[in-house]
Amino acid sequence: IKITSVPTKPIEGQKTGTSGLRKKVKVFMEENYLSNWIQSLFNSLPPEDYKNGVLVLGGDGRYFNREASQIIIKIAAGNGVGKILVGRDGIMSTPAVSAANGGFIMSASHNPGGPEYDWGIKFNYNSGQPAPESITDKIYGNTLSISEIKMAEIPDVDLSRTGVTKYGNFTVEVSVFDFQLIKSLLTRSDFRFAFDAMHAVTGAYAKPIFVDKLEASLDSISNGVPLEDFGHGHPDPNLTYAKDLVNTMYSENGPDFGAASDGDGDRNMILGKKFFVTPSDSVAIIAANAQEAIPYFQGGPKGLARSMPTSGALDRVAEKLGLTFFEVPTGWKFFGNLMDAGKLSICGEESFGTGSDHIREKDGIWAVLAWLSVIAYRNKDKKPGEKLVSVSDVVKQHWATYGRNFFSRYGYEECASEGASKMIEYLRGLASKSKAGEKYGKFAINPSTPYIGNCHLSILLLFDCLKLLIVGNYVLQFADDFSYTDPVDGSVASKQGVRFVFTDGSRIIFRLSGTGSAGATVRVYIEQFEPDASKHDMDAQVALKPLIGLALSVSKLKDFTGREKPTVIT
Ligand code: VG1
Ligand code: CO
Repeated sequence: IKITSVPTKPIEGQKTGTSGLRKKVKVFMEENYLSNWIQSLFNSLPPEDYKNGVLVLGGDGRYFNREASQIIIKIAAGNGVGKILVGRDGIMSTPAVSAANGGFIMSASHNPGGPEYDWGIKFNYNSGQPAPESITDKIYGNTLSISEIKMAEIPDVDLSRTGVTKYGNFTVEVSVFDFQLIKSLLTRSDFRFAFDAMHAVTGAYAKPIFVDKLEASLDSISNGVPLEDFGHGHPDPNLTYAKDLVNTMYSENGPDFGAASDGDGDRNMILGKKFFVTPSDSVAIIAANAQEAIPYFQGGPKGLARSMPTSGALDRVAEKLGLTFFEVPTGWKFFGNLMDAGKLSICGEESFGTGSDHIREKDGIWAVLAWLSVIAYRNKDKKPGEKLVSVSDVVKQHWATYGRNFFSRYGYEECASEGASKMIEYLRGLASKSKAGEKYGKFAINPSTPYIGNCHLSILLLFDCLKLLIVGNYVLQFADDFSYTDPVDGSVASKQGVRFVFTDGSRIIFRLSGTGSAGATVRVYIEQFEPDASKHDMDAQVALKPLIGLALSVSKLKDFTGREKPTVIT
């Protein structure tokens, strides 16, 4: 790269205060004001500290940070820095920069921002601490005698796009994750990680990312060689097809964190020690923790979205965080428009798809890194020997805060097409004729019947009987065939799944799969919300039993498809 020497003259008053150099924005915008200080800083450091080295650049997103980022990047390149790691849009908190080995923080902290207000810059030294006075004094000294600024002639870097850009020997990487933080977790002796690539495409990425970059042990990767027939496996990361990983995670003394990805690498399954994270919860938990644990979201996620059959766990997070929220039909294509319009940051599907607006597809490795970030963040101050916050702890704490959306999907693969279609037709008819207030469920008993009187032992028991008797008593809020109008371009997608939604938030949903290659796959989705934390430890299949029974009887599934049992339960 070409380096230009820009002549300059010393500027008065560039002495750093308690925490970096802070002035009014207008002062920093004066010709060469910032450049002089940055160049003086490089003049103060021993060259071996930065030549071909890595520096981090981040800030609090205040006015002038964009322009300042470009100036700092060019001067860093001009002085021979090898690589700049920058947060997306230049945003990174002070502690995040400190976690790295040296870098610039563009912030005036608690001082107000905006064209009329304050701007500031701070330099943190090689172990992440604010530069000591020996350095800041040198910088000040150099600002009084500076005569040239070394600027690399490179174009402005687009900081809104994550990824790596190279200019000769100089690299700018706009990052999504705090790899240092994740590495601190994966290298602990009291934390074991397991990733199953299912002999599919993530085999090519697992070792470079988890082992080479993040220093997980080599034996944490299994089935890491992509094979034409996926090693006779079915490369779908769920409890049925990723059986090996599930067995490992449920064995005595199994790993603390397990993950798998699918054939093309866009799906993910997350497991803890003897614990399964249902994908609907996974996206909600990532969303709830994103701002503090993942640098990419440090400005806060813009909006959240899920596919219609995905449980309402994410809705509750959106509500609590005050974020815009969208419910779209099944399939990732519906999220893209919302992302391009800047309305959506984090989204997911119940079918093991989770992702964000860093790209326009779901992303299996991203989901694993997001979860590792959350776990690493929760354990960052844990000393060796202290008990770590586990995957199941994180999930249970989430349920305690938001309530638990019990969720299950029953898949009936390769049914005869005719019967499956007839069933959906039948359900459409039922939904269109249905009315709000109708009661569903074979245990439905009017609580005012004299039968209640038989439970006359005590008031407490009576209360229990009442609860027992109304199990399965679902009052319909509405039923329909889901249709979606894209809020960005107005396009309409109809017939996206028949749903019965009950007044307590429970839902049963029926769809035909659009990805199968033979016959028809019927998907039944069952969801029930439980606010009571004392019931959160129930097995989902047990908790959902009455509702699953209801779904099967309402749809006459057995009659239409001839199937006694689903082929896959997730
Ligand atoms: C399934 C999932 C859906 C997912 C789609 C593509 O579709 O339910 O959520 O987006 O697969 O995933 P269907 O129509 O079979 O239910 V993938 O990993 O094959 O791109
Ligand atoms: Co896929």
